[in-house]
This record gives sequence, structure tokens and C-alpha cells, in this order.
Amino acid sequence: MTDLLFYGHPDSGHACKVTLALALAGLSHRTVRIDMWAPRETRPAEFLAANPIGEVPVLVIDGDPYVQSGAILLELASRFGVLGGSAGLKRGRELIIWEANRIGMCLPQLKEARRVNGEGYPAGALDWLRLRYAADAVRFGQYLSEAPFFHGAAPGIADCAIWGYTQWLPEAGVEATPAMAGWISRMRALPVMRAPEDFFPSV
Ligand SMILES: N[C@@H](CCC(=O)N[C@@H](CS)C(=O)NCC(=O)O)C(=O)O
Repeated sequence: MTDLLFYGHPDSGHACKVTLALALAGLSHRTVRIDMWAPRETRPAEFLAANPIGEVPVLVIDGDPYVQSGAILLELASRFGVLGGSAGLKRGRELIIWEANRIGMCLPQLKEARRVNGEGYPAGALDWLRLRYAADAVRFGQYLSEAPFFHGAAPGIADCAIWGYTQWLPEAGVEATPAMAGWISRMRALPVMRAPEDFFPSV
């Protein structure tokens, strides 16, 4: 049986993408919460050995560490044949790369800017991010089209990737379009869905 060890934190949308995928796929794993707000040198040595950059998420598969949320999602789908499996890989790749370049770029920044009251963000940066979000929200609707999920009738790796930061639209100070609101409520209704804090308990 494959051994899966997952390092993450509830404030990391990137880690939330992977923990949701593990839950949806029913892959048994251990979770270790890494305090992403603590200085890097204070993080556990095993974690830093798995990812010397010190970022979450990290998924260790049979002792082999995988980093970068999108790459981890693709590894899960191809290795275990889950969440769209090999037939869904083309769709998964396209949307994971779209997410990372677009909606998964502006939303974390808009959320973080609110946490720090805009400190450190140059003039105009937040307006530019909001403009990008408006374009991304239109594209979201085009990609989803009439389907309940991005992979069709059931969620796949693309849904996990896009969920990472769209779960926090109010925290980012932006509105959901009707298409986004419908998809978000279907995602929240998934039986395995949990609040981030419940996916990464502190003990
Ligand atoms: N592109 C990476 C982003 C990973 C990332 O930015 N992780 C952040 C949390 S969202 C982190 O670990 N921050 C703490 C640090 O860098 O010390 C991915 O998709 O996994």
C-alpha cells in the first residue's frame, strides 16, 4: 500500500487544493500541519528535508517528496487514476495552468492585501489585480459552461485547483458571478468538504 504523508496549513489555498483532492479520492494519508507564518528555520527538519524551499504543500509518496500544488494534483490523477483519471488529464492540465496564471494569482494577493491593510502593495497594484479578477471571473464561466463541475458531472483535479482560492472570495473583497456562486455551493455541498481548519487540525 502506498504511504502518503501530507504537509500543509489551513491558510494556504495551495495546500487546500491538495487536501481536498486527497479527500475526494479517498486516499488514506497522514497530515502534518506546518506553521507557514513561523520563520522557516523553525519548521520541522523532516519537512525542510522534503522541501528545502520551505513552502507548503508537500506530498511525500513512498518517501519521495512532491511539491507545487498543480504538479501534485496531476501526479495523483495519473498515478491513482482518480479525479478525472487519465481521461481527464488534458482538461486538468489546461485548467491547472490557467488557475495558476490567472485566478490563482490575483485572489491570494487580494486576500493577503486585506490582511496587511494594503501595506507593501504599490499604488495601482490592487486595482490591477481587481481588473484581472474581473476578466478571470468571465473566463471561469466560459470554462465551466453548463456543467456542474469543471470535469463534468463529478469534480476532478481542476475543481480542486480552482477551489484553492475561490473558497475565499469575500476575504479577497470580490464578488462571485452567478456561475461561480452555483459552483461554490456545489463544492461546499460535497460530502467530504471541510473547513480548512478541519483539514489541518492543530494537534
Ligand atoms: N506555487 C506553489 C505556491 C506555494 C506557496 O506559495 N506556499 C505558501 C503558502 S500558500 C507558503 O508555503 N508560504 C510560506 C513560506 O513561503 O514560508 C504551489 O502551487 O504549491
